[in-house]
Amino acid sequence: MQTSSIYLQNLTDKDYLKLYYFMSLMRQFENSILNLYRQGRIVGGVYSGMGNEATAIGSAFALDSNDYLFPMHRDSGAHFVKGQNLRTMMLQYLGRADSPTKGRDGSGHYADPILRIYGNISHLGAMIPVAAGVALAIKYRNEKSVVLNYIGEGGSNVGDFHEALAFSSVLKLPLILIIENNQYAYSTPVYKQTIARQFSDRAIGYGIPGVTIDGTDVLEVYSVCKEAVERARRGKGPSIIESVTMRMQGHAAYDDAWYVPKSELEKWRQKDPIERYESLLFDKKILNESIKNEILNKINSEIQDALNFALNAPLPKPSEDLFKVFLEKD
Ligand SMILES: Cc1ncc(C[n+]2csc(CCOP(=O)(O)OP(=O)(O)O)c2C)c(N)n1
Repeated sequence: MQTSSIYLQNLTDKDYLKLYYFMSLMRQFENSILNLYRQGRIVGGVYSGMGNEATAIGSAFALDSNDYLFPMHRDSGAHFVKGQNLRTMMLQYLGRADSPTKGRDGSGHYADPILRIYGNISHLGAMIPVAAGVALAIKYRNEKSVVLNYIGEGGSNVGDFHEALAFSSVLKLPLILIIENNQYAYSTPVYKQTIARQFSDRAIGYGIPGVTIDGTDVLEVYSVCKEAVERARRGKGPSIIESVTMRMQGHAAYDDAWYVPKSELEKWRQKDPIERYESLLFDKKILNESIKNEILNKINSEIQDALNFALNAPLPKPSEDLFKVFLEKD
């Protein structure tokens, strides 16, 4: 763990506990979504960010409320850090009529312009040019915001990645791109995706900073992202951060990941982001059993509340809602 960074020195004990709260919330939220899927209450794809909690939370924690977030399907916790309400997220995943997409989608594919969250586009690479477009608008308007966008290591192999970075680097746009290297793109392991030493080396081709970090260490993720965010805010342009972690479950709930060697999962299980951080907080005496129970109980009751709220909320009426794809025409 890095402890020398100026950004870490500025964190209070309350901030340290917030990081723990959000990582634990992300895992518990996703566990309940998975249970709802198994109960047949959620249909379609259910994606898990297990193993990615430190990356999603540490990075989003580096943003201000005026910044823009373009999360991926492994980053549910980043929505919460950016201020998204648990009830709204539950409505969205349960496809309810009052959800941001009014029941047209049941995952993170929604936008919340007030919170400046622009949920993922399925064709992941296509998100990067859109994020770059927002960064261009920020520059035109002379604002101080930045855009934080995530891409999988698999998604970083498509043409949109290159187009967006070529454009953003030349124009010095305030874009931070995190490559979540979680070892697999569906069933394709990293060694079948690239023969390069590391994904962050791609930054060299654009003349921008590129760094590879331990994506299971929330403090390292936070401090490196914060540095890139502040650099972008000063008008110095984009950065690439390769956050190395492991997709601890299948691509989606229907995939048992038979193609991932059990020994590989076991190796990464030793580096579980939440357990690692928890023991650090115990060592620093910021966390103890009683504070831990308090936080976990709070999360349980918040999730239960959101769950009851969303399960009791109405589903969309097919005759009225399902065919109105463009919301402004409602
Ligand atoms: C054009 C297209 N092909 C396939 C898919 C299905 N799909 C969604 S995510 C994904 C894997 C992406 O891998 P990676 O970018 O490494 O992200 P990860 O899922 O591992 O986090 C696939 C195959 C898609 N959404 N769009």
